[in-house]
Amino acid sequence: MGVKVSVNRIFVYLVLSSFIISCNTKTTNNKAVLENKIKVDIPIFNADSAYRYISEQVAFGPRVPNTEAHIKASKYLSNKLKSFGADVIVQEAKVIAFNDEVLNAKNIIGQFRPERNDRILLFAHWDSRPFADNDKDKNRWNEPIDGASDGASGVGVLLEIARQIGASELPFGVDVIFFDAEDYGMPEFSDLPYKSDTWCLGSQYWGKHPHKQDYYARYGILLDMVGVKGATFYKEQFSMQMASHLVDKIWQTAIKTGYGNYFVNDMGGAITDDHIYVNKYMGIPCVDIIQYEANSLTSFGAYWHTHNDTMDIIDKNTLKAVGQTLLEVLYRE
Ligand code: AHN
Ligand code: ZN
Repeated sequence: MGVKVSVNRIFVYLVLSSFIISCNTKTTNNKAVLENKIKVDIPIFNADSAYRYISEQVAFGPRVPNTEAHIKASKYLSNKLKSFGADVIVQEAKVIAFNDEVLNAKNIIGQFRPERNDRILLFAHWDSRPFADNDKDKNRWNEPIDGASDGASGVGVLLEIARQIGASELPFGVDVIFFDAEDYGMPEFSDLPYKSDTWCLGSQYWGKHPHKQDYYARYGILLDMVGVKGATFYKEQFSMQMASHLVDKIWQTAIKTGYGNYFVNDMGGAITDDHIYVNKYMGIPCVDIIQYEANSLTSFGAYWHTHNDTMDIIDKNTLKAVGQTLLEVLYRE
């Protein structure tokens, strides 16, 4: 990647191996080599814009499949990705919910440098849950939730990352996928017989029908519930099984960048999420960065799948910690 001096860039100095030092002792082209360090310019994640992308999603109302708000939000998301320079595909999928309802799901796929074979996949779910099955008011269990954290936060952070990628090129291709119908899983109050695989319907569909034949990515990173004030992110167990090296790299990067209060160097739970299906069907090693609260009954915080999952719990500092960490990882690849 080119190294340009620019006011909205921070410079991070990476120590080179002695082999590279011996090959690059003076400044060549636009690659500034200073003693035993080179400059890598890493974009600054703008938490204000990520916050705005979250509130704009929430303003449509709950993004539940087969509703008007869902259609409007899908257009908003694909237009945003287009405006950042991505080639966008909206993959329409009819998927069957736990209750046999047919959901008109849309996976929204933004491709940067689509001609490149070497790719990295970033993803989040964009739908919001049609139930509030953990709410203390059982009369409101059947009302859909805002999903400011659970849904909109991961998408908001990835939209800001997409904006940055569109503005400063990376040497590999990136796909940003917003999966649908992640959160239509069988509710806790349901009397129906247990059914497996009722979560993550959009990613299951994409895994079986990828938008490109022979699609592959070096690795995938999933963001889920990444905006709550004081959130903690632990090393998720399935991610450790399939991509421990990448998990360690992300957590080390976060801690070095000063976000050790958020990224805890310890194991969390084993969580069924979109990354499982991307790995199962496509063989892509994936990491789930997901809020995990060791002392919470739900593991994800008291607001989870309740009507408290609103803009009130979203904090720009958490968005910054996750977004800046992700940019550091990507721009040092
Ligand atoms: C389960 O509760 C099975 N998985 C968590 C995945 C999820 C739901 N993420 C957000 N909502
Ligand atoms: Zn959820």
